[in-house]
Amino acid sequence: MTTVHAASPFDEWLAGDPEVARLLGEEADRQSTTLQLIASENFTSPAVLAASGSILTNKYAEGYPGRRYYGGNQVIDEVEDLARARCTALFGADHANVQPHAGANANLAVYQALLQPGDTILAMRLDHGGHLTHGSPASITSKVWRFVSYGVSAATDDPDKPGEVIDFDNLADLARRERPALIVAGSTAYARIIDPLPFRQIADEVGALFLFDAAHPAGLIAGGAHPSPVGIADVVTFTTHKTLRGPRGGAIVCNEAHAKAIDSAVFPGLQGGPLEHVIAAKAVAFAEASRPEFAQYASAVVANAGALAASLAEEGFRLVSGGTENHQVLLDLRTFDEELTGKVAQEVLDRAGITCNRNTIPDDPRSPFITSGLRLGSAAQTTAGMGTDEFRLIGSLIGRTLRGRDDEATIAAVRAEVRELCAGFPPYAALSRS
Ligand code: DSN
Repeated sequence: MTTVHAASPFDEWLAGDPEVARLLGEEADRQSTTLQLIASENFTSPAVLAASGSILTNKYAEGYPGRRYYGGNQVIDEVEDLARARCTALFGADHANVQPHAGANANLAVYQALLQPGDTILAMRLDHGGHLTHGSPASITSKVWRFVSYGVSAATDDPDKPGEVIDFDNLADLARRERPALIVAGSTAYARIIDPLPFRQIADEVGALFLFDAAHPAGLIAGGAHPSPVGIADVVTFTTHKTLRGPRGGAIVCNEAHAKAIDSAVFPGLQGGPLEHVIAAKAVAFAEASRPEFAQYASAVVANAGALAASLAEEGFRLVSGGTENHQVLLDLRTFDEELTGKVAQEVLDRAGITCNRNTIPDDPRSPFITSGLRLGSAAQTTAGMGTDEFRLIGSLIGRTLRGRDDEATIAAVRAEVRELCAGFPPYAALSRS
């Protein structure tokens, strides 16, 4: 690990704690000298960092604006009201709850608000791209509610209809048979636009409520690059730190009919004191996402993922679902090298300075710990200013690294190229060191 430069701002900010200052300096170094391709990560603005590192962390504020269980919340009420107002304006929603600490909490709150224990929920299969809170056996969700899973269609050899897209015929059949109380749209590893309308139609046909989990595409929706589920789904949950580029956290928007139940489910149902410093940072992010530059950002994120996907296809990787329409690229490694697992690919790429995560692909024969896939994302490096040329180059660097994975010289050469590439696109100029 690189030694922290004497001018690292953390040395000054954390003068009394050199150990933590050193760690923050090393992480700043990692973030600015390696490629951040984890699809759920981004670089927040300095304003978001400032708000989330603010004195608002000192305040207890259980409850909601105007209805707190502690004194001294006059300013905090304004902060949370501002965040709620900016969130509803950004997404065109009736009501926002900005307190969920994470996307998982947001989903749990919705289940708690809308359902009874034991009710049936129809959600995406985990190995086809669903999230842990969509009914993983390891998640509390599957212990409280009964999950039935839909998935994607089979892969085909037809380049015009590659398959591996949400199978709405299967989804409708399952809905008619199982009569779920809730249908969930949304995923963590799916490179296509998720159209909320077919979900709404199926939910209406079977009398189910409809939750759209927009954790991944929230920023693309806010920036107008993807269709909005707000006003179509009964409730929309999302995280604020992925494509939306805000602080780590969750949020929920819904219509007035569900507002009271959602709020009660978040607090006191699930959480205690809200993180008001994070809520202030969410307010900053909502304002940033409402600006015209953010729409340009959202469309650049999609274009850059497309460039990365095209370059990786040229390198011999199979693109799950045949391509991408969002910030993600999901690779099947087996066409590149039958022996190469997601775990090994992730580890080798890490050593070359290319940060991404292994991922299951539909019907993956390998375990979720090993996997046959890799998930890549364009949101963070697009924020740092990279464009389609750089993303094409990244695709070729990935191919080169994985072809030469047993050759230390190849890995070292790619690491040097990555370092040089990143030097031209520092995410935080003030934190970059020479
Ligand atoms: N960990 C998130 C992701 O990477 O997509 C989901 O919770």
